[in-house]
Amino acid sequence: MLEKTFAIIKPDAVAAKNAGKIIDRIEAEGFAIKGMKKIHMSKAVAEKFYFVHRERPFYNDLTSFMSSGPCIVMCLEKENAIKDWRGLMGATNPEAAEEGTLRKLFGKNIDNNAVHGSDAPETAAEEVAFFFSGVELV
Ligand code: FUP
Repeated sequence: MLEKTFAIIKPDAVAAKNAGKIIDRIEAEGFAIKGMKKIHMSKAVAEKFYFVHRERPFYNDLTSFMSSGPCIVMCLEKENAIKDWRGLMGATNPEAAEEGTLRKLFGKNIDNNAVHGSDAPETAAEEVAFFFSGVELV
């Protein structure tokens, strides 16, 4: 069954001009891009988006980084999109990520790890709805 997930090309990858390579790979791996826009999150928006991590020691650094420059938010669709997008991203820490994954190729370290992806159907639905209205998904 077709499934939607939410993805971000993070500020480090956009600044390094790796967005095109990442989008190319997304399409090559069979994802349909249902929605895509370039935004610059305020610190407040980043804090709201990452609210689940508010108690974690990296919350302030993470939300500062995510609001440090433009990023590209996307809604991706394919069969098993949530699991397959996380597989294409690779492990959270680029040093531990498998060869050929986006974090291995484009991530610098665990804070600046190039891409984000939803981890479950509930979070995917919430995260897509956080950034996209229904008419923006085509
Ligand atoms: P992931 O789902 O792979 O993005 O990883 P997590 O949900 O565990 O973490 C969310 C984001 O927090 C990561 F993408 C990067 C950041 N993070 C840190 O900055 N430091 C850490 O030690 C762990 C995560």
